[in-house]
Amino acid sequence: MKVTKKAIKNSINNKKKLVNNNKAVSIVGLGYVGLPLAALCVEKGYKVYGVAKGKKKLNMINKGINPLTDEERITNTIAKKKIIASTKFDSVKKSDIIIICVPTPVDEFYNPDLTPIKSATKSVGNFLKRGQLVIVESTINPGVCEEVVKPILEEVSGMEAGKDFYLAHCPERINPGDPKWNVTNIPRVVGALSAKGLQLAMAFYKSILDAPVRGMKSIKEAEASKIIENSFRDINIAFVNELAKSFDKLGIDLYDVIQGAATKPFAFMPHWPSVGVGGHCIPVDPYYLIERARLAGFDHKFLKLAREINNSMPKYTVGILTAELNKLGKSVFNTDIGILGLSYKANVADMRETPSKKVIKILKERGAKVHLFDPYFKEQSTVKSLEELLKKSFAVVVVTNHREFVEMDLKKLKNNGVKIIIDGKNCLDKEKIKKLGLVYKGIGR
Ligand code: SAJ
Repeated sequence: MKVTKKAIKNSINNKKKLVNNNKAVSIVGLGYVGLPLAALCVEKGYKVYGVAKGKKKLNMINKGINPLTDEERITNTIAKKKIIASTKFDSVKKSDIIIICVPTPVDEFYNPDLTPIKSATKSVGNFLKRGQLVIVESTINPGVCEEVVKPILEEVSGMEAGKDFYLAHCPERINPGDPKWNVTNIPRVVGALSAKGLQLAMAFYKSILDAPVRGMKSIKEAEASKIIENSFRDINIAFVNELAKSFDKLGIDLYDVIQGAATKPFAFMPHWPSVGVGGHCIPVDPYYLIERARLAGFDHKFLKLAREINNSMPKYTVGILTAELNKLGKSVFNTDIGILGLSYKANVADMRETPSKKVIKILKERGAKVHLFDPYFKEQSTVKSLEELLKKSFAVVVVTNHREFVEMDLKKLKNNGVKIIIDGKNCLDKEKIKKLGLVYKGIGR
């Protein structure tokens, strides 16, 4: 379906009508994607229903308390108690637009798991009414809307997509913890099954965003754009992780090399080697394309190799630690090793696909005495403070570059008897640590 210039032009004219009519929106999934979106829709004058699991979280939202991020704008909006949150889907029948923002994880074998999407779609279908617009924001591979979501909605509702109701895809682009880019100002892409669906979806996003909205040729191109955004990042991280393994043997400081290459003002985009690639996006999304393309008879060797390299980094990091312990006549077995950070990313509380899990598993399998500290995960930590962890550790591995670790007084390492620092995020001052007479190894430096 080609999008006519007229269809997109109309969408802009519809913008005012959609907002002025004070439409109602149901947002399914109130996590790091759905909740900021719900808050934004409230700010833009929509009546907002939230549908999610977790009674505790829903009660907090209904009481005006932000259960998730500490983003002030969202907290202030939720405090107005205008999001009607429930575990029930019946708000769908009172809504003009239904937006599905549920997780799209992979299982332990890295196979895409569409269970949450299928379940949410089925529940939405039960209450779907003529003329409504369903938008999927979850990250999905090309084909999921037409091959999975559309058939379920049509079967459960008895209606025809593109005729009785509309289906669109606008992939989420939330970057947790980002101080600059958030749901209000990140440009978006939208694809739909029909011109009318695109028109309605474009008008909706133009009514809530202070950012450009690009109409895609079809829903598949919208699905594909998000997947390649994150596959692009995964590949580039794998590139520098492979370089780290090579340059460690060549005695070249890769960190310095990347900083040098980054002085080129065009055609180079720095990425950084590390203990591993975690999170709900980068290490997950490529598998959705790998699997769907496989079913169509294409083997994504490059995407798979990038995943293999990035998945190897936790073990590579433990290998570096082992080599440094051996140089001091020690082994991993029975040695006190401190893990600095459990989260997959700095200054956020999120352990999805975190490299720390693999690092800890390998160390425990090799008989290390492992001590854990993450200021964002006090319950999962085995000690109460960074100081206590350092006191207990002969060697430490930095897995997350939380502010508390980056800003710590490095003399504490020496004063508490730490002998080896493995900097999985290359975030500590190598020269200062070496001047203290301690062993420092980063990833690629
Ligand atoms: N990482 C590296 N080297 C890098 C960059 C990241 O090892 O050069 C690691 C991180 O430590 C982390 C993982 O990769 O473990 C993912 O990091 P991320 O910065 O990509 O953070 P995410 O997972 O929050 O990714 C999100 C994505 N946003 C969406 O999917 C909507 C991604 O598209 C963004 O590019 C990314 O934020 C961002 O730029 O921060």
